[in-house]
Amino acid sequence: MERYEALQIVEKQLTEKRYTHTLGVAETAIRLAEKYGADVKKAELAAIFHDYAKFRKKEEMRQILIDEQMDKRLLQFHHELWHAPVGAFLVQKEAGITDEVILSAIRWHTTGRPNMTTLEKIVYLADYIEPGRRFPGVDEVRQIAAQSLNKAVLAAVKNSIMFLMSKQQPVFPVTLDTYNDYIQNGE
Ligand code: DGI
Ligand code: FE
Ligand code: FE
Ligand code: FE
Repeated sequence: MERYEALQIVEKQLTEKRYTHTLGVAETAIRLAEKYGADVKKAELAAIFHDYAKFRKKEEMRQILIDEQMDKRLLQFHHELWHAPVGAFLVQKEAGITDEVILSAIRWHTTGRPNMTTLEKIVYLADYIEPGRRFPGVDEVRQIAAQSLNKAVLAAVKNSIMFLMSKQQPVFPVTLDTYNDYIQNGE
C-alpha cells in the first residue's frame, strides 16, 4: 500500500491532533529506518497505522480482546493499552495489511516486548520522540536515538515506567518485561 492511500484510511479514524502526531511518527520512523537499516516503506506504513484504533469505543476493544484471545491481563489494566493489539487486528481486518512485520510493530508499540524486532523498536521509539512530543526527558532520548537504537528504546521504556510510578499508576507486566530484557540482554 502506498503512503497516500494509508494516510487517507487513517485520517478518517483519528482526530486532527492525533493525525498530526501520526505524521510526526511516520517522518521519525522513516528517519530511524534509514539510519538503522530497516525497511523504510514498512516502517512508514507501521507508523501511519500505529494508532489506528486509538478512538475505538472501549466496549468494542474489550470484545475484540476477548474474541481474539489476546492477553487476558490487558482487561485488568487501563484501556489506553488496548488500542495497540486491537489496532494490529483491525488494520489487518479493515485495511487489509497482512505483513506480520508491520502488524507486530503496531501490536507492541505501547508496551514494547522482550526481543523486539528492529521495526518494533523503531515504531516504539518514533512514537516516543516524534517532533510533536513535549515532556521531560524526551530531548535526552532524542539525543540517544542519534547514537544507539537499543539505548534509546531502553531510555524511553525506563522514562515511561518512572513516569507511571511517579503518578502511582500500575505498570503493565509486559512493559516491565521489556525493561528487564534490555537490562539483562540489551546494550
Ligand atoms: O497512543 P499514544 O498516546 O501515541 O502513545 P502510546 O500508545 O505509547 O501510549 C498510550 C498510553 O498508554 C500512554 O498514556 C501511556 C500509557 N501506558 C504505556 N505503558 C503503560 C501505560 N499505562 C499503564 N497503566 N501501564 C503501562 O505499562
Ligand atoms: Fe498509541
Ligand atoms: Fe509509546
Ligand atoms: Fe502514537
